[in-house]
Amino acid sequence: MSTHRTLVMGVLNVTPDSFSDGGDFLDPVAAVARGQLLLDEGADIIDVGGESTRPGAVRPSPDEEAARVLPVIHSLAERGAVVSVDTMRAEVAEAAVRAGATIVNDVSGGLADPAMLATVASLDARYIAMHWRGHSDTMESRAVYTDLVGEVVAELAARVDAARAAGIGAERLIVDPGFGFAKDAGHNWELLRHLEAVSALGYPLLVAVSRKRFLGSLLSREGIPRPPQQRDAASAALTLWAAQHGAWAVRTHTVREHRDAIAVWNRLEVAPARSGGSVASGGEASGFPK
Ligand code: PMM
Repeated sequence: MSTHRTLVMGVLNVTPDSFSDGGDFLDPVAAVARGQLLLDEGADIIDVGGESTRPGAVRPSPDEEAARVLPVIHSLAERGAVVSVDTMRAEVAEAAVRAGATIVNDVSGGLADPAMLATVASLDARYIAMHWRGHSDTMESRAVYTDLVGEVVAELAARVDAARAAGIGAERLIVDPGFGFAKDAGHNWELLRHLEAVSALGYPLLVAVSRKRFLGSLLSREGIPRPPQQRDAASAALTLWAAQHGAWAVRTHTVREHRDAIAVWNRLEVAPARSGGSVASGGEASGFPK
């Protein structure tokens, strides 16, 4: 029986082109207001990103990326939020931690920028290593596996080894199998069925499936995929699955329904003998990433 609550990481994309919220929060004032809303709904972490990873996205310059995220990170951290920075660039990660971020979320697991792992090692921050095979212009053609689960776990283990060799302590690491990154819909479902193989690496597990394309396909009607903003109930169903499989955190575009799903799971699993208790609190969080 678990004794902790799966955390909710709210997505805040300060980009013009992310697949579900691109352009909505490019203005720093709108971005901070969105971050505050996610906090009010119960987000444990706000994940601030300045580069879209959608297939075909054009990379911003490092200066442009930093200019998007730094004021937002600074403002949210000043309000007491736990902030992660979603970046593949060491220089952006370093500036973000100086602005108040305490987690570096690197979808490339250190592969995109050779300076990333050593930079994070020198910072006071946790590090999310995601399974990744290449930038968005090549990732669809790289979705080829003979043993999906075995290959993803082995490639992720190699990134964890590289992070540790660079000096990032085990207690600072979090792993993520990278749903949708060099994976097609079938791959995503199969990986979800084998989350325990990723957890077996021995690090906290982040599950980031919110609004992703494979959910749009699942929910399609007459061949038309369900739009991203209408995938939140399906996303919350997967949050329940993630909680059931011991995920440390889920990364989501909305927060309330995910906190509610976790509260239900926690009430069933963590405190089966308690009667009349509140499900609203959702239990205590452990491993809170302050
Ligand atoms: N997916 C996206 C962005 N950042 N970070 C992690 N750790 N894992 C992910 O799967 C992930 C991520 C793409 O989704 P978005 O455009 O909605 O942010």
